[in-house]
Amino acid sequence: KFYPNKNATVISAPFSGGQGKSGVEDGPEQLIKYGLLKDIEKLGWNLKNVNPLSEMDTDKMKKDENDVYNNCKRPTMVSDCCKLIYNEVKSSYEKNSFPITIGGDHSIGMSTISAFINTYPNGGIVWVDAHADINTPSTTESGNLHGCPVAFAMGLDSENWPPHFNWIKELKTKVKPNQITYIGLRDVDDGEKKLLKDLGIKAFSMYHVDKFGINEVVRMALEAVNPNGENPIHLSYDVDGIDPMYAAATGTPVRGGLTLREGLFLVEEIANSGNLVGLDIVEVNPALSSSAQVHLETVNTGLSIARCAMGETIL
Ligand code: 4U7
Ligand code: MN
Ligand code: MN
Ligand code: MN
Repeated sequence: KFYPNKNATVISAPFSGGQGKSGVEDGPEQLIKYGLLKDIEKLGWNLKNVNPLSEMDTDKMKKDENDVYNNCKRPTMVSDCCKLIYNEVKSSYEKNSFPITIGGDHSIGMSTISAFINTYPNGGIVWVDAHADINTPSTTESGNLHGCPVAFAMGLDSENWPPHFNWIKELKTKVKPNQITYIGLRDVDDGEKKLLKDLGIKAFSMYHVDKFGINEVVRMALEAVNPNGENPIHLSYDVDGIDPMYAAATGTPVRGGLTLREGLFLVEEIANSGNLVGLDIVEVNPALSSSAQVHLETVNTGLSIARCAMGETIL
């Protein structure tokens, strides 16, 4: 049992520098407003809520038009903020407190999974997303760093990174290809497809979910990153992995995603394995809600992911 004292740290990451749209920085506040902390406390957890970015002037940083490196947008902002988030997640892991990082855009995944793997070098990562987020600063066409966090945590093509990210380059442990798996993919760039293939990363797209069913896909995903069944697991959950029918208020929605139940079942199953030690819920962007109902649906999807991860349905 990883957390006998049931301590958890909710790490608010009100961050939008990894992509261009505004609003995703309000994700944490909305999740908390609609009951995140109370929901998790009801499940028996002792919670702390921290915001490692409280001293950062993120509005000002986002407006700095000089913060570019080749075609990468806002490397200073992303690096400086992600370093603070890394330290917070790492310290939560070290204190044996379950880190629940709430975004914010998914660039913060470079921090959460790096902190995880540098605490548990044998750990496994499950990345739920419509996108693979494994572009390198050289392959990214959009220049948005929320499409690159996995490449940073793996140290891919680090010779060509903006120097801002030297701190992550220097971390002792990198995520290895057999330590990360994906569920929900359906919008993967050509350069990313090549990387996934060349590295031999086990990735389960929506095609696999349809072909094998979500139960078998989760089983195969866990087998890929946790073959002996004893390693800790970190779950990084981009709400755009779920179909826009249930989570439309997000920056890069893609049709044809996981149903709400598929998206929650996989979390329940990972929680039931007893090995889940850390969670990210990212890319909830309240500003992109087309109606009050869409707003509520997306926030509630995020809250459901959190409750399932924290044991609501453990049998
Ligand atoms: B998210 C994209 F080109 N691959 O790199 C890119 F399609 O964290 C999308 O998964 C990235 O939401 C999406 O910009 C990042 C694009
Ligand atoms: Mn993502
Ligand atoms: Mn995505
Ligand atoms: Mn997105």
